[in-house]
Amino acid sequence: MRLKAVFAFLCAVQLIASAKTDYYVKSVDFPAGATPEQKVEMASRVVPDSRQADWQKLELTAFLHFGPNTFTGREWGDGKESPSVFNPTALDAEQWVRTLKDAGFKLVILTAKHHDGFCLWPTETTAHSVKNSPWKGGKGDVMQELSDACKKYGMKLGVYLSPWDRNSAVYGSEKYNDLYAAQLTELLTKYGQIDEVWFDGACGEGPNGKKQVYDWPRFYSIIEKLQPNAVTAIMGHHVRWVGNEGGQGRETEWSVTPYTPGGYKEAAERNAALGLKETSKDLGSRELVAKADRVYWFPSEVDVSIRRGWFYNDSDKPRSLKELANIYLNSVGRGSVLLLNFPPDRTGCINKTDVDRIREWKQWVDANFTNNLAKKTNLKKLTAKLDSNKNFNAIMVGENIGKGQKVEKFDVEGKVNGKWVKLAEGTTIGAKRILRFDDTKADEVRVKITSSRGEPEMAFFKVFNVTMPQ
Ligand code: FUL
Repeated sequence: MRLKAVFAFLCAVQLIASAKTDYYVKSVDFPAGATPEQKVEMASRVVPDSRQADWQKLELTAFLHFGPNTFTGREWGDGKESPSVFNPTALDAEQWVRTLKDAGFKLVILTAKHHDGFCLWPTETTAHSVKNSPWKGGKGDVMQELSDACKKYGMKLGVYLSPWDRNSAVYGSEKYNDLYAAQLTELLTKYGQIDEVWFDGACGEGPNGKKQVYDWPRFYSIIEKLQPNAVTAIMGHHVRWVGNEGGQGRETEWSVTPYTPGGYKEAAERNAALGLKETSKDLGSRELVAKADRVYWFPSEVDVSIRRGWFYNDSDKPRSLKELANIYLNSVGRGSVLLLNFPPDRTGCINKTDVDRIREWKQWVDANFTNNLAKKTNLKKLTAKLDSNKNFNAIMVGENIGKGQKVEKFDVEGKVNGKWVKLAEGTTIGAKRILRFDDTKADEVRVKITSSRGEPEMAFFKVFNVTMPQ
């Protein structure tokens, strides 16, 4: 009898223990009456789905903004541009992909259609496309050339199909949803695998003064059917806009958030109820999670252009190496994916000044983040032995996000002359965190987690000596 009772007790303990290691893929609803502590604990077990996990590993993704604006010098075309303005003299999609590949980018997203409505592929849905441009006598297809180049060089491909269309006469009516669905279908069936579908949030009035009510559920079901491995970004389900176009990720960045992705029907209401916007500073604190009834795995993407503008303009020039180095540290180094825009110029190539700048940047990344100074790393204790004669001033650390995001606060300490000295402190870690501090020499360095949501599991811990460009 007693033995039976012990056995039952052990089974119950086992059950509780195994419940704690269950994970919630992409989202979890908190049970009614859950305490703040229970909610936070459950939030710590929300994990990415496989698409999100693969996407987060890419770290470096690129945009190509190209179209009539390239030739008119505008940022937002009004849709009245004649297709005859589109006439690149030496378009070379392989040059785009080679440039990006050499710089470490893993995926490229083309503005197949921007707000001006001009289609860079020969669509059946409108006359406002490359078909009616002088480029290649109307026989050209930018998507095809890019897709071929991506296949050749092993680059992933994404599309930006602007929902806002300032050219379409049917914009603002149900017919526009049909047109948009048809455009999406063309893009997702004719060009092989598509890994990211990017919808921006800009939505103005149509020529008829009507605002479009987009049939998002229909668009998402087309994507699910035709490209089930693609992540949907910004107005989608998987990837969240970080909230600015200046290349700045949050210092405290939670991939687990009560912010409801735009892909959910009830997103606007739910976010308004919690007072949340994509630009909100806090999207994941304990206080916020405690107020919510559901959280999502919804990681951030930092979109920014290598120049000030998204489209090529003669009067613009690439950002300095220093700015780009900071963008890297403040996006990838803060657990986001970087989406860096390259605007092909009027020849149809990425301008040499941009190519040179991104090469310099890649050299900077390699020079600073290849030589891991940690000699013996203990990932459980988060300690690493160092050569005490060598300067170091940065750590790179990452959580195994397959087991959730858990770290809330940490200190970096160095063992200097036998004593542990605090060098820096940080908050979230997530997929990757790079933290810089003053030049130091020490025998050992450690990351001390001072607050977390359950036991974090670390994926890597590295130490570097970073020199910032002047
Ligand atoms: C925004 C657009 O309005 C800009 O022109 C640019 O394409 C940016 C990436 O997204 O919503």
